[in-house]
Amino acid sequence: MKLGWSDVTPKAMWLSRRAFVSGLGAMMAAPSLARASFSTDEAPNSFEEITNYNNFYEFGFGKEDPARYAHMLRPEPWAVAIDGLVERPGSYSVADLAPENTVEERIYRLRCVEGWSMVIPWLGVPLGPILERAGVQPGARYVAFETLLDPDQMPAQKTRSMPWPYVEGLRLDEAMHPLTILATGLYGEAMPNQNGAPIRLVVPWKYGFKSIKSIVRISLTEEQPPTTWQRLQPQEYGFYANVNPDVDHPRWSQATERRIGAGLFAGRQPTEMFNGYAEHVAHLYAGMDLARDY
Ligand SMILES: Nc1nc2c(c(=O)[nH]1)N[C@H]1C(S)=C(S)[C@@H](COP(=O)(O)O)O[C@H]1N2
Ligand SMILES: [Mo]
Repeated sequence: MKLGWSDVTPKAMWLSRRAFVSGLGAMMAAPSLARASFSTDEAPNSFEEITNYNNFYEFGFGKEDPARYAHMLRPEPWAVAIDGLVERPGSYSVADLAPENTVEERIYRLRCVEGWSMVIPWLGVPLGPILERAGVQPGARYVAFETLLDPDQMPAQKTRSMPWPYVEGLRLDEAMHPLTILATGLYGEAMPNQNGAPIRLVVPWKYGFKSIKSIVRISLTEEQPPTTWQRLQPQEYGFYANVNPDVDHPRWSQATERRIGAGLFAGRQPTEMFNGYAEHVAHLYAGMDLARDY
Protein backbone atom coordinates (compact mmCIF):
# COMPACT_ATOMS: atom_id res chain seq x y z
CA MET A 1 0.00 0.00 0.00
CA LYS A 2 1.24 3.43 -0.86
CA LEU A 3 0.99 5.94 1.97
CA GLY A 4 -0.54 9.28 1.17
CA TRP A 5 0.74 12.52 2.63
CA SER A 6 -2.08 12.68 5.14
CA ASP A 7 -1.02 9.26 6.46
CA VAL A 8 2.56 10.19 7.24
CA THR A 9 2.26 13.88 8.06
CA PRO A 10 1.15 15.16 11.48
CA LYS A 11 -2.21 16.88 11.25
CA ALA A 12 -1.03 20.46 11.91
CA MET A 13 1.57 20.07 9.24
CA TRP A 14 -0.95 18.55 6.84
CA LEU A 15 -3.33 21.46 7.35
CA SER A 16 -0.60 23.98 6.66
CA ARG A 17 0.41 21.94 3.63
CA ARG A 18 -3.16 22.09 2.39
CA ALA A 19 -3.16 25.90 2.69
CA PHE A 20 0.16 25.95 0.88
CA VAL A 21 -0.99 23.78 -1.99
CA SER A 22 -4.30 25.59 -2.42
CA GLY A 23 -2.35 28.82 -2.91
CA LEU A 24 -1.22 27.40 -6.22
CA GLY A 25 -4.40 28.24 -8.10
CA ALA A 26 -3.91 31.95 -7.50
CA MET A 27 -0.30 31.70 -8.52
CA MET A 28 -1.06 29.96 -11.80
CA ALA A 29 -3.51 32.68 -12.78
CA ALA A 30 -0.74 35.27 -12.75
CA PRO A 31 1.21 35.16 -16.00
CA SER A 32 4.97 35.36 -15.74
CA LEU A 33 5.68 38.49 -17.76
CA ALA A 34 9.45 38.38 -17.91
CA ARG A 35 9.69 34.69 -18.61
CA ALA A 36 10.61 34.77 -22.27
CA SER A 37 13.51 37.17 -21.82
CA PHE A 38 15.13 35.01 -19.14
CA SER A 39 16.11 32.20 -21.53
CA THR A 40 19.26 32.61 -23.57
CA ASP A 41 19.10 31.95 -27.30
CA GLU A 42 22.58 30.40 -27.19
CA ALA A 43 22.65 26.78 -28.34
CA PRO A 44 22.11 24.39 -25.44
CA ASN A 45 24.68 21.70 -24.72
CA SER A 46 23.65 18.19 -25.66
CA PHE A 47 21.87 15.93 -23.18
CA GLU A 48 24.98 13.72 -23.34
CA GLU A 49 27.27 16.58 -22.30
CA ILE A 50 24.95 17.83 -19.56
CA THR A 51 24.64 14.36 -18.01
CA ASN A 52 28.20 13.10 -18.36
CA TYR A 53 30.31 16.05 -17.24
CA ASN A 54 29.16 16.90 -13.72
CA ASN A 55 30.19 18.11 -10.31
CA PHE A 56 28.35 16.19 -7.61
CA TYR A 57 30.90 15.35 -4.96
CA GLU A 58 28.52 13.02 -3.11
CA PHE A 59 29.36 10.58 -5.94
CA GLY A 60 33.08 11.31 -6.23
CA PHE A 61 35.39 14.07 -7.41
CA GLY A 62 35.76 13.02 -11.06
CA LYS A 63 33.60 14.68 -13.71
CA GLU A 64 32.36 11.26 -14.82
CA ASP A 65 31.75 9.86 -11.33
CA PRO A 66 28.20 11.24 -11.00
CA ALA A 67 27.11 9.61 -14.28
CA ARG A 68 28.67 6.34 -13.12
CA TYR A 69 27.35 6.23 -9.55
CA ALA A 70 24.24 8.40 -9.31
CA HIS A 71 22.01 5.42 -10.07
CA MET A 72 22.37 4.74 -6.34
CA LEU A 73 20.24 7.80 -5.58
CA ARG A 74 16.52 7.11 -5.06
CA PRO A 75 14.69 10.33 -5.96
CA GLU A 76 11.27 8.91 -5.11
CA PRO A 77 9.65 9.25 -2.68
CA TRP A 78 11.20 12.58 -1.70
CA ALA A 79 10.32 15.20 0.85
CA VAL A 80 11.55 18.76 1.16
CA ALA A 81 11.22 20.43 4.55
CA ILE A 82 10.54 24.16 4.57
CA ASP A 83 11.21 25.50 8.03
CA GLY A 84 12.79 28.23 10.10
CA LEU A 85 11.27 31.70 9.94
CA VAL A 86 8.12 30.80 7.98
CA GLU A 87 4.43 30.94 8.92
CA ARG A 88 3.66 27.50 7.48
CA PRO A 89 6.55 25.12 8.05
CA GLY A 90 6.01 21.71 6.58
CA SER A 91 7.16 18.78 4.53
CA TYR A 92 6.40 18.94 0.85
CA SER A 93 6.61 16.57 -2.08
CA VAL A 94 8.18 17.62 -5.36
CA ALA A 95 4.70 17.72 -6.89
CA ASP A 96 3.57 20.11 -4.13
CA LEU A 97 6.45 22.49 -4.87
CA ALA A 98 6.50 22.17 -8.65
CA PRO A 99 3.19 20.78 -9.98
CA GLU A 100 3.78 19.53 -13.50
CA ASN A 101 1.40 22.03 -15.11
CA THR A 102 3.29 24.99 -13.59
CA VAL A 103 6.78 23.93 -14.64
CA GLU A 104 8.42 26.12 -17.25
CA GLU A 105 11.55 25.87 -19.37
CA ARG A 106 14.50 28.14 -18.61
CA ILE A 107 17.52 27.92 -20.87
CA TYR A 108 20.35 29.24 -18.69
CA ARG A 109 24.11 29.51 -18.91
CA LEU A 110 25.90 27.65 -16.10
CA ARG A 111 29.40 28.91 -15.24
CA CYS A 112 31.46 26.74 -12.90
CA VAL A 113 34.03 28.50 -10.71
CA GLU A 114 36.60 26.11 -12.22
CA GLY A 115 36.38 27.95 -15.55
CA TRP A 116 34.07 25.81 -17.73
CA SER A 117 30.50 26.54 -18.78
CA MET A 118 27.43 25.02 -20.41
CA VAL A 119 23.98 26.06 -21.59
CA ILE A 120 21.25 23.94 -20.00
CA PRO A 121 17.51 23.84 -20.80
CA TRP A 122 16.14 23.41 -17.29
CA LEU A 123 12.56 22.73 -16.28
CA GLY A 124 11.48 24.30 -13.04
CA VAL A 125 9.55 26.84 -11.05
CA PRO A 126 10.61 30.15 -9.54
CA LEU A 127 11.59 29.78 -5.88
CA GLY A 128 10.06 33.12 -4.82
CA PRO A 129 6.36 32.16 -4.96
CA ILE A 130 7.12 28.96 -3.05
CA LEU A 131 8.66 30.97 -0.22
CA GLU A 132 5.75 33.40 -0.33
CA ARG A 133 3.27 30.56 0.04
CA ALA A 134 5.24 29.23 3.01
CA GLY A 135 4.91 32.71 4.52
CA VAL A 136 8.25 34.42 5.04
CA GLN A 137 8.39 35.98 8.50
CA PRO A 138 9.62 39.59 8.81
CA GLY A 139 12.82 38.55 10.61
CA ALA A 140 13.98 36.28 7.77
CA ARG A 141 16.98 37.63 5.83
CA TYR A 142 18.56 34.52 4.30
CA VAL A 143 17.58 31.15 2.86
CA ALA A 144 19.63 28.04 3.69
CA PHE A 145 19.55 24.88 1.57
CA GLU A 146 20.63 21.34 2.40
CA THR A 147 21.32 18.27 0.23
CA LEU A 148 20.23 14.77 1.25
CA LEU A 149 22.48 13.07 3.80
CA ASP A 150 22.45 9.32 3.17
CA PRO A 151 25.75 7.51 2.63
CA ASP A 152 23.91 4.46 1.28
CA GLN A 153 22.61 6.54 -1.62
CA MET A 154 25.54 8.95 -1.85
CA PRO A 155 28.64 6.80 -1.45
CA ALA A 156 31.24 9.58 -1.10
CA GLN A 157 29.43 10.65 2.08
CA LYS A 158 31.13 7.62 3.64
CA THR A 159 34.41 9.53 3.29
CA ARG A 160 35.52 12.67 5.11
CA SER A 161 36.50 14.40 1.88
CA MET A 162 34.00 17.19 2.63
CA PRO A 163 31.68 18.17 5.48
CA TRP A 164 28.33 16.52 4.72
CA PRO A 165 25.64 17.31 3.92
CA TYR A 166 26.44 19.87 1.20
CA VAL A 167 24.86 23.17 2.23
CA GLU A 168 24.31 26.47 0.47
CA GLY A 169 22.61 29.79 1.05
CA LEU A 170 21.24 32.93 -0.56
CA ARG A 171 20.28 36.35 0.68
CA LEU A 172 16.47 36.56 0.77
CA ASP A 173 16.30 39.04 -2.13
CA GLU A 174 18.47 36.72 -4.24
CA ALA A 175 16.20 33.79 -3.41
CA MET A 176 13.12 35.84 -4.34
CA HIS A 177 14.59 37.01 -7.65
CA PRO A 178 12.57 35.65 -10.61
CA LEU A 179 15.70 34.16 -12.22
CA THR A 180 16.18 31.85 -9.23
CA ILE A 181 14.44 28.53 -9.80
CA LEU A 182 13.98 25.13 -8.26
CA ALA A 183 14.61 22.82 -11.20
CA THR A 184 12.93 19.44 -11.52
CA GLY A 185 14.11 18.43 -14.97
CA LEU A 186 16.02 19.25 -18.12
CA TYR A 187 15.45 18.69 -21.81
CA GLY A 188 11.78 18.07 -21.06
CA GLU A 189 12.52 15.09 -18.82
CA ALA A 190 12.62 14.47 -15.08
CA MET A 191 15.92 15.56 -13.56
CA PRO A 192 18.67 13.01 -14.18
CA ASN A 193 20.13 11.80 -10.88
CA GLN A 194 23.59 13.17 -11.67
CA ASN A 195 22.15 16.66 -12.16
CA GLY A 196 20.49 16.72 -8.73
CA ALA A 197 17.27 14.72 -8.84
CA PRO A 198 14.57 15.19 -7.96
CA ILE A 199 14.85 18.92 -7.20
CA ARG A 200 17.78 21.35 -7.16
CA LEU A 201 18.46 25.03 -7.06
CA VAL A 202 19.58 26.99 -10.15
CA VAL A 203 20.94 30.53 -9.67
CA PRO A 204 22.32 31.37 -13.11
CA TRP A 205 24.29 34.55 -12.27
CA LYS A 206 26.36 32.79 -9.60
CA TYR A 207 29.12 30.20 -9.86
CA GLY A 208 27.71 26.70 -10.24
CA PHE A 209 28.51 25.58 -6.70
CA LYS A 210 25.69 27.80 -5.39
CA SER A 211 23.17 25.69 -7.38
CA ILE A 212 22.82 22.96 -4.76
CA LYS A 213 21.47 19.57 -5.84
CA SER A 214 19.03 17.03 -4.40
CA ILE A 215 17.58 19.41 -1.81
CA VAL A 216 15.82 18.09 1.31
CA ARG A 217 15.62 21.25 3.41
CA ILE A 218 14.98 24.94 2.81
CA SER A 219 15.26 27.08 5.95
CA LEU A 220 14.56 30.77 6.37
CA THR A 221 17.11 32.29 8.73
CA GLU A 222 18.04 35.60 10.30
CA GLU A 223 21.81 34.99 10.12
CA GLN A 224 23.85 34.32 6.97
CA PRO A 225 24.04 30.51 6.75
CA PRO A 226 27.30 28.60 6.29
CA THR A 227 28.09 27.23 2.84
CA THR A 228 30.13 24.13 2.05
CA TRP A 229 32.79 25.83 -0.07
CA GLN A 230 33.19 28.71 2.33
CA ARG A 231 33.73 26.18 5.10
CA LEU A 232 36.36 24.38 3.05
CA GLN A 233 38.28 27.36 1.59
CA PRO A 234 36.95 30.72 2.82
CA GLN A 235 39.78 32.68 1.16
CA GLU A 236 38.87 31.15 -2.24
CA TYR A 237 35.07 30.81 -2.16
CA GLY A 238 32.77 33.44 -0.73
CA PHE A 239 29.10 33.50 0.20
CA TYR A 240 28.08 35.61 -2.81
CA ALA A 241 30.01 33.80 -5.56
CA ASN A 242 28.64 36.06 -8.28
CA VAL A 243 30.19 35.30 -11.66
CA ASN A 244 32.67 38.15 -12.15
CA PRO A 245 35.38 38.30 -14.83
CA ASP A 246 37.14 41.10 -12.90
CA VAL A 247 37.63 39.22 -9.64
CA ASP A 248 40.04 36.36 -10.10
CA HIS A 249 40.12 33.20 -8.07
CA PRO A 250 43.36 33.28 -6.02
CA ARG A 251 44.74 30.46 -8.20
CA TRP A 252 43.36 31.26 -11.67
CA SER A 253 41.80 33.99 -13.80
CA GLN A 254 38.02 34.22 -14.10
CA ALA A 255 38.18 36.44 -17.22
CA THR A 256 37.44 33.61 -19.66
CA GLU A 257 35.73 30.23 -19.76
CA ARG A 258 35.75 27.01 -21.75
CA ARG A 259 32.34 26.09 -23.18
CA ILE A 260 31.95 22.33 -22.84
CA GLY A 261 31.44 20.69 -26.23
CA ALA A 262 32.69 23.67 -28.23
CA GLY A 263 35.57 21.60 -29.60
CA LEU A 264 39.29 21.50 -29.04
CA PHE A 265 40.06 24.48 -31.24
CA ALA A 266 37.21 26.77 -30.20
CA GLY A 267 39.32 28.51 -27.60
CA ARG A 268 38.10 30.21 -24.46
CA GLN A 269 35.35 32.80 -24.53
CA PRO A 270 35.06 35.91 -22.37
CA THR A 271 33.16 35.48 -19.11
CA GLU A 272 30.36 38.01 -18.69
CA MET A 273 29.59 40.02 -15.56
CA PHE A 274 26.96 38.15 -13.53
CA ASN A 275 27.25 35.46 -16.21
CA GLY A 276 25.38 37.71 -18.66
CA TYR A 277 22.46 38.44 -16.30
CA ALA A 278 23.68 41.88 -15.14
CA GLU A 279 20.63 43.76 -16.46
CA HIS A 280 18.46 41.61 -14.20
CA VAL A 281 20.57 41.37 -11.04
CA ALA A 282 23.20 44.12 -10.83
CA HIS A 283 20.85 46.26 -8.70
CA LEU A 284 20.95 43.63 -5.97
CA TYR A 285 24.58 44.52 -5.31
CA ALA A 286 24.48 48.32 -5.66
CA GLY A 287 27.05 49.90 -3.38
CA MET A 288 28.79 46.61 -2.56
CA ASP A 289 32.48 45.99 -3.14
CA LEU A 290 32.32 42.74 -5.13
CA ALA A 291 36.06 42.14 -4.73
CA ARG A 292 35.56 42.04 -0.97
CA ASP A 293 32.16 40.30 -1.01
CA TYR A 294 33.25 37.66 -3.54
N1 LIG B 1 24.88 18.70 -3.43
C1 LIG B 1 25.71 19.18 -4.34
N2 LIG B 1 25.31 20.17 -5.15
C2 LIG B 1 26.15 20.67 -6.10
C3 LIG B 1 27.48 20.18 -6.20
C4 LIG B 1 27.86 19.11 -5.34
O1 LIG B 1 29.00 18.61 -5.38
N3 LIG B 1 26.95 18.63 -4.44
N4 LIG B 1 28.34 20.72 -7.13
C5 LIG B 1 28.05 22.10 -7.56
C6 LIG B 1 28.90 22.54 -8.67
S1 LIG B 1 30.52 22.89 -8.29
C7 LIG B 1 28.42 22.76 -9.93
S2 LIG B 1 29.39 23.46 -11.14
C8 LIG B 1 27.04 22.36 -10.29
C9 LIG B 1 27.09 21.42 -11.48
O2 LIG B 1 25.80 21.11 -11.91
P1 LIG B 1 25.61 20.06 -13.12
O3 LIG B 1 26.43 18.86 -12.81
O4 LIG B 1 24.15 19.80 -13.17
O5 LIG B 1 26.11 20.77 -14.37
O6 LIG B 1 26.36 21.72 -9.21
C10 LIG B 1 26.59 22.28 -7.95
N5 LIG B 1 25.72 21.65 -6.94
MO1 LIG C 1 31.34 24.17 -10.00
